[in-house]
Amino acid sequence: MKSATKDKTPAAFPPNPGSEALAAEILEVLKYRVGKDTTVATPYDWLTASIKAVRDRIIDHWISATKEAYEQQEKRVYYLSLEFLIGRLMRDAFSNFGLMNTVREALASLGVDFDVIAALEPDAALGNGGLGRLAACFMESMATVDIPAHGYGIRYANGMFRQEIQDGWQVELPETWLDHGNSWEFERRERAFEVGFGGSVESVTDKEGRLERHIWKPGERVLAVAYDTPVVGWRANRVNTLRLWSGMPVDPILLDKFNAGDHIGALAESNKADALSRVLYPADSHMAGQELRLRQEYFFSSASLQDILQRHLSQYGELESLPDKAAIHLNDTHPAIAVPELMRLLMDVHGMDFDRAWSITGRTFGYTNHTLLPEALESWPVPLFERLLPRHMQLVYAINAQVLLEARATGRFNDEQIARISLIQENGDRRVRMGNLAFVGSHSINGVSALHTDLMKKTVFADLHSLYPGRINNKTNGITPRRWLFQCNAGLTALAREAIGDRFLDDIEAIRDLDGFAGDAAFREKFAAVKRANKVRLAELVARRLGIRIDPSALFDIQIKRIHEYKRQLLNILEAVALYDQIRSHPERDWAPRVKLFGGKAAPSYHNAKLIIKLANDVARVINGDPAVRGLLKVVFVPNYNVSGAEVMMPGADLSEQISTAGMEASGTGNMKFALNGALTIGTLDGANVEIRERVGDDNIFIFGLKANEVAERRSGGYQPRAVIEGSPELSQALSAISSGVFSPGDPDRYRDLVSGLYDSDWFMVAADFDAYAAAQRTVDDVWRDPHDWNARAIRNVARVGWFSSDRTIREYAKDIWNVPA
Ligand code: 26W
Repeated sequence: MKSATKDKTPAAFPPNPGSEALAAEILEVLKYRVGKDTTVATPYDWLTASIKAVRDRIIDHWISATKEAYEQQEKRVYYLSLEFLIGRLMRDAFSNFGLMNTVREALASLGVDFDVIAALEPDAALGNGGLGRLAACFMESMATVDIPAHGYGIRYANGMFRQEIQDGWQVELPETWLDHGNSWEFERRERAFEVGFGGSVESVTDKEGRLERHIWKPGERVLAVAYDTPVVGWRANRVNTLRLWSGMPVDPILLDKFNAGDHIGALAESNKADALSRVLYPADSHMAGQELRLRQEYFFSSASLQDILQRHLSQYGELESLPDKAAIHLNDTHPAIAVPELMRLLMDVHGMDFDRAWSITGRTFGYTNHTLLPEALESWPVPLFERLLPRHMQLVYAINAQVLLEARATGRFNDEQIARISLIQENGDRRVRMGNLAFVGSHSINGVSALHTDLMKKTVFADLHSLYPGRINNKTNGITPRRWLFQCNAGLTALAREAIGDRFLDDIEAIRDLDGFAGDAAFREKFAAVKRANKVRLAELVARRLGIRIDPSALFDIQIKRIHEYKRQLLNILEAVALYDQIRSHPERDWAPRVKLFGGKAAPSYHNAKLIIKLANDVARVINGDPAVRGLLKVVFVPNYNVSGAEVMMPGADLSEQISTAGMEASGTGNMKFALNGALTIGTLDGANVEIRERVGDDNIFIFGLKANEVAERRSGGYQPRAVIEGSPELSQALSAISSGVFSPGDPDRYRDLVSGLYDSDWFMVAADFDAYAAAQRTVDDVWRDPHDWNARAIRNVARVGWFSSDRTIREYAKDIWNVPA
């Protein structure tokens, strides 16, 4: 149960019923709620019964936390995110509740293997990558540090696509995660809100002809229906709610059309509503630009705000106190339409004037920016915006007028700067800039690493930062240690408990006590044994999925993340090709056996990213099949990388590849997961790598390459990649091998454009960083040859990265942005 005060967390789990009682509860659920007998129960039935039995126990905590927030009139946090990349929930909930072993024993007594049914739970993949996974870690941390919080998003019927590799190419298949139902969620039919689109705006005047208010008359309406999932914090300290909206028609069937014989037309509304929560847009870091995407953004923002206002009104009876009782957070610009939507609700529905509404809005919203890539910054064509959301368009103009007036009044901005501050982009087609909208509507704008925040101030938001100094602040990302250490790496967790006791379970920064063990030979042995067991588990996954045998005593070098040119999987592949060439030319040298593993999805429309996947697979086929390499180098592309895959790959890594072009990766969070699980990082000074280096120390990380300012200088100073390539024999060799069809014998031209892109422009500085990267890899080999040294460095990584916990991040948000106790 929730502790009485925020600063005293009781380090105990809720009372444990014991495995016998739990087995009886599971049987009861199986019989009365699944409707099955043990003799006919399928593994899925056991999964359902186990989840529901534990969920029943969670509900008491859930209700009491909700009640208490109400009675104590606590300020609530609302986290609006178009993505929640949750993964499986069962281990998370069971382990945070302290019931993991009890469930395992209970099921064993019923003849059921927990691991078998756990593997059947589908991943809730309602997100693309970093941003969505961060939202999931934040939800868990908010429950853990006892903040009353609701996550709001969309219940996509089809989340992130399933990736298959066919003949080396990525093929996308729909992921139907709801096929067997979702035992975690509660459908709340009574919690449904109407959301409108299109139509027109009427102005209402009073008797004297003065404008009283605007009334939006939407041309279309849909219902947003709530589905709630409990989010259990560590030790069930608190249980919060993730509320996901699903689209439903207001009228499921248009009877007049149906009766007139138009059976398809009769279902049109139903199909339109359905489309809103049908599928997650699978493009990260590229703005989709489709009307349906803007509809999704408005759909969930509007439903969430209506829900929030209704809750606030029913509790407080007025809206003036909204900023004191609600902090609404915008996870990137995807919910930025919430800014004019709140204005509309306050003004048109609740009768406030512009100034009051604007003051409330600004004090209620906070906004996090997750990327500086220009192609990822959302903006919508004015004509589309106006047609879909005519009232919001008016409000955007009104807000813009106010902001530009303020800017002009300072006398500090010239026309060019004013144009950059404007919410409307005027050059080319006119567009609404969602980043600027989120910025002006929020009292806090944060970046996700120190470097990223600094660059935000100097680049995209330079002028807005100058107009509103003090609003931009940094909140370096974090990860939840429950999922990313305790659950995914039971071996390392047990070893740490044995060495330093249990304090780190409740305060992950206490894992620093392991630091002293880096010099302890006996501990290093045990640490190495844990790593080896995790590598064996990963090797088994690779064997099972791909039929490729990899040797757990080789160095496991892993790059897993979305495929993007700025993340530079290509740099890694080129280094593999160069190394392959070296091994063949100098078989007598003492090569350190290495397995390079890749995983990640490409946006379906991102041609070069898909080509990079094909190249990784082509290179893998040739290298793995060449007896001259004698297994010294293997390359593996693991298909369908997802949260569950990460939970096996992170603990099994020796080397973590974090090699983005400096200045382009906002933070990265995989880098933190790897380090916490005892991998050393090879990386550039980008995103959170900078801060990881500060904490683990220069000797325990392999840093190479251009820094962010050097990248900027090279780009503006006539960078000539061709000359760089010609000056690097290794890189030239690797590129000519690829161009001449060594890896694509049937189709030598396959990589022509990819390679010529490097010679002619190389925006991502692959050539500029290649030699430094290859040299850093040879330093890695040298350290690897001394296992004592390697393990000591790995242990120091584990010990020193506790700060990158999302508990710490969330406490900073709570204090600096949301003004809630934590
Ligand atoms: C509009 C299309 C679109 C969709 C998603 C544009 C941009 C995005 C995201 C911003 C992409 C994303 O996931 N960004 C990542 O956010 C992580 C969490 O802060 C960071 O760790 C990563 O560095 C950043 O790339």
